[in-house]
Formats: sequence, structure tokens, C-alpha cells
Amino acid sequence: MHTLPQLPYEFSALEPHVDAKTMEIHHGKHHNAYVTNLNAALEQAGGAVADMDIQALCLNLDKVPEAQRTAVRNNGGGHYNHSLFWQVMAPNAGGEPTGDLLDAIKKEFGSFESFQEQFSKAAATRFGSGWAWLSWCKNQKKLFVCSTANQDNTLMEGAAPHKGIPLLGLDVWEHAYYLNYQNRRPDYVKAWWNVVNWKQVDQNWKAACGC
Ligand code: MN3
Repeated sequence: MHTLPQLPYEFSALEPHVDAKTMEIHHGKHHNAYVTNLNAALEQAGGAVADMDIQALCLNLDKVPEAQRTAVRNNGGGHYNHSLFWQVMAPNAGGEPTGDLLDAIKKEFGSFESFQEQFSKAAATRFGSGWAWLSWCKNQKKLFVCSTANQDNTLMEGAAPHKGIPLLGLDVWEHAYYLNYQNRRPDYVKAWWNVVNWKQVDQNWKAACGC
């Protein structure tokens, strides 16, 4: 059974960048529905996939019976992505990462500003609903930026140009910003940098690369 994680802060904690009403609906209704629907699909599927943790499920969608695979992809992806999303945001956050992670970003993208630009572009140009990512490619031992459609993520086979472990994710579904920003996705993306929890991203990176 998968369960809805508690938000690590109040609904209003990310204001004015992300408003309390959006957080309340996003966590309590949208994320909760992904968890409920994931559990229902896994109950139908039975077998080993019913006991996998959420990361293993995203990595092993081919092990899910075909009849439930799309439901598990959409709702399991939704559960994984949002669980990460709440963690990589925090009040009194934003700014730049420090130390090794900043060095790794500079090495890969030239500068922090250039990384931010690439990531914002990935978020702005994803057509329809999806996510922007900073992920770690284990095979090539490098950071990369991309976007994915729907509730896909970079753990899933064929969802992105590289397979990799998500370190930082940005939800660009309209439900993530429409109340406050209406159609202005670029304004939401710009404001969102003020709530990025770089300490958590650094932890995610160290866990992913073993460094
Ligand atoms: Mn969402």
C-alpha cells in the first residue's frame, strides 16, 4: 500500500510564490488521487509489483501486467513525482546550491545561470502537461536537464533522452499554477526558483551518485 506523504510545511508556507489554496488542492486532491488510483491498479495487478517501492515501480514498468501498466505509469509517476516535488520546495529557500553540487552544475552547464536558463526553458516549452527535471545519469555519471510528458519521469524507460534519477522536479501541469498565475507559466517558473530547497537537492544528488 502506498500512502500520501505529509507535507513538510504548512499550505501557506511557500507564499507568495505558490499560494496556499493551490497547495491544499494539489496535495490533498491531486496527489491523493494518484495514490488511491495507484493502489487500486496494483491490487488488480497483484504479484511482485504490488510490493515494490515507488522508485522500483517507475524503473520496472515492464514488470506490470499490460492491463494495469498505463494506470501504474500515470498514477505511480504522479505519486513519485509529487512526493519529490514537496521535498524540493521549502520556505525561506531559493538562491543557489553550494559546495560540490554547485561545482557539478557549473561543470555540466557552464554556470548556475546557464543551468537555470536551460531548466526554465525545458519547463516553458513542454507542450501540455508534464514536468521539468534535473536528473543524474548513472551510466554517463552526469547531470542533465530535460522535460517529460504527463506524469512520466526520468526513471521510466523511454520517457526522456537519458534515463536517470530525478534530483529536482518542477510540475508544469496547469493544476500547479492556474489559480495564481492563470496561463502565465513562465511567471510561475520564475517565481518557483524562490522556493527551491537546494539542501534537499544536494542530498538527492549525493544519494544518487554515491559521492
Ligand atoms: Mn501536480
